[in-house]
Amino acid sequence: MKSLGDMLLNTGPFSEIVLGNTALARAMIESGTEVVASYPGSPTPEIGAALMSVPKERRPYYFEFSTNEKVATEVACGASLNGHPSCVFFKSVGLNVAADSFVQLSLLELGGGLVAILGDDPGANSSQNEQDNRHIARLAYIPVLEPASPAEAYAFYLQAMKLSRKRKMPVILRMTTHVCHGKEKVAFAGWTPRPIGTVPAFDSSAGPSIPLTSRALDMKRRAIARLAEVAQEIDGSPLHELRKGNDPSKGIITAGLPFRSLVDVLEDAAEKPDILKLGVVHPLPKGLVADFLRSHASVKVLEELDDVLEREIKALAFDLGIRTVVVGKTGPEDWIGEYTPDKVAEVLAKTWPSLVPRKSAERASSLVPRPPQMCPGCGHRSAFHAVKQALSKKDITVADIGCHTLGFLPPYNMGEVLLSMGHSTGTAAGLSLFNTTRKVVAFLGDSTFFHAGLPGIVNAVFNNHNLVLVLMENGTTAMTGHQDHAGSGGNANGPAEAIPVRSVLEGLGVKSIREVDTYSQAKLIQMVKEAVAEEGFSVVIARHPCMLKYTREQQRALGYVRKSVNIDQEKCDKLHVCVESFACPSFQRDAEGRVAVSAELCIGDGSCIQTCPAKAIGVKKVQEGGGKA
Ligand SMILES: Cc1ncc(C[n+]2csc(CCOP(=O)(O)OP(=O)(O)O)c2C)c(N)n1
Repeated sequence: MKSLGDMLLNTGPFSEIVLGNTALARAMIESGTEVVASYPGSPTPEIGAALMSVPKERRPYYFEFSTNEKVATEVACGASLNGHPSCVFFKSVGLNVAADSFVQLSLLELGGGLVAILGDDPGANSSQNEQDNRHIARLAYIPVLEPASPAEAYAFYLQAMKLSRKRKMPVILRMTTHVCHGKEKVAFAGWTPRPIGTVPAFDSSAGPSIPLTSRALDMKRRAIARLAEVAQEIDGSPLHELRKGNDPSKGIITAGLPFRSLVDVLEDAAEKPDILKLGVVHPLPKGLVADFLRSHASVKVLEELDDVLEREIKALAFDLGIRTVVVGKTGPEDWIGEYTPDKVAEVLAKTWPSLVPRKSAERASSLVPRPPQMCPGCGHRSAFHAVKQALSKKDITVADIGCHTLGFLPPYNMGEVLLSMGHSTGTAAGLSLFNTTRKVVAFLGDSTFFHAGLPGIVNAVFNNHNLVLVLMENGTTAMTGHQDHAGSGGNANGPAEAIPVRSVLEGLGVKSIREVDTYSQAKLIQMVKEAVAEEGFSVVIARHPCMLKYTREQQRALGYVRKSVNIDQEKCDKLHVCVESFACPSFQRDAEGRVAVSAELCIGDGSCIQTCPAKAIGVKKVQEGGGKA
């Protein structure tokens, strides 16, 4: 079987069933994209996985996971200024981190072209909100293309890069979770490998690209003029699609995934309205939309999340005196969640009840919800179990983003507030002000430490805040799929110098630092107690490698022998600390209160042994079904 890397490099043409994210990686190669930068975040990290599946020496591009989304944007920007076709990609909330540089992109002359792939997350499947990043388009004067499927993701990327290079402006490709993660057969074109040029094209002979004083206004004028040219160009673009139905009085304007759901919902409908699917959602293709409005008595705007298209379309109808009834959102629930077929049926039925076949409107999911939880052996579990014992009930705990966010769930209940990646030290500092009775304890992961955690820590030292930071160091960016970070000893291109967290803390002027392996729970409890008793800012580094990553690596190694803990039923006193407080999912309690260990889940790490007051837990080796020798 051919590897993913071989498939991506196939000079083609060929067809293959691929993820939307994989289709994007291939589009980068075909379009001659030479520099790609990112910071991991769902729904986009598989683009990075695809790019990294090509061995480094065979990559026709440079790829890096940068320390955060702002830096990734800057790397892509700099490369584009040098003439390299570039791409930056990240998740929805990544835009908030990137924004300070991102909003400047359209002011520049991006000679190489720059496509920004924004992975929005309607339904907040793996994000702390469901922000609609189409809003940035108006703020930053950037066109937005919105594919509805993996095949379109591929085709639209090629168009986006073409447009970006032609106009020397940034172009956004707006993806959403199911377009990234959906799979379909994509027909790829061929491509001709060519070496990456090494002559830097950066040219400031016409004056530096410094948007200050009146220059900023001239640069803005240029950005607006380019966008106006794009508006002219995209009216007749083949990226839009008009689907004729059998009811000429009604029309639906939509884009992206909701289009696919709509087609599904209307499959069995007797009346089928005309559908205008927009491929470019900013700037609005005004001529096309106006013609569609004029030829229908009423038009429904069907869009996921916010009323971005609705407002523009209503304003257009008003400006042109078009009397078509335009119906957008009809209630607060229309703003929320993914526009799956069920949701589209529900939304549509509120406007045109007769249109939606009853069976579509009444479909209910039979899936049992599966709450997220930490893996067996996770060092974060040991940390939370211990930290909880070190704190008093009135202390305040501040969560951050990562696998350790799950500490907020019962039975740990560690983490009571969350804003964004790296917020915890800053928010904890605020909570500590005028607060002499409730100690504030913040949690922070190591990838996040480098991403956005540093300024909060500097601030805590600078302003001498009174709080404890528990730094959950597991050596990887676990939550998003084990990408390397600045402290892990590798990067997307191979081994790299690891920046030690402790040295950084010392360099930042943190005086009180303690370090412990989270499996040493008694020690961790003691250290947190000491830190809490101190005045000022102190850090406890609670370290243990990510056990999911570790066990996967072990399983690939020669001579691996599976292990599992077992319970001595004679000794077990049924106090249930293992199930109720430590709460490793490997422990399963039956109706009589007997606890068994699931051999499928348990990794035999033994972190639970010390938590059993009756000393009933031990480790056994499981030879059969062990490693791949
Ligand atoms: C601004 C932003 N970028 C990316 C993400 C996606 N994301 C969620 S958790 C996480 C990793 C956190 O890694 P780390 O801090 O090391 O904690 P771990 O998961 O390893 O415990 C990332 C990148 C996000 N939520 N917000």
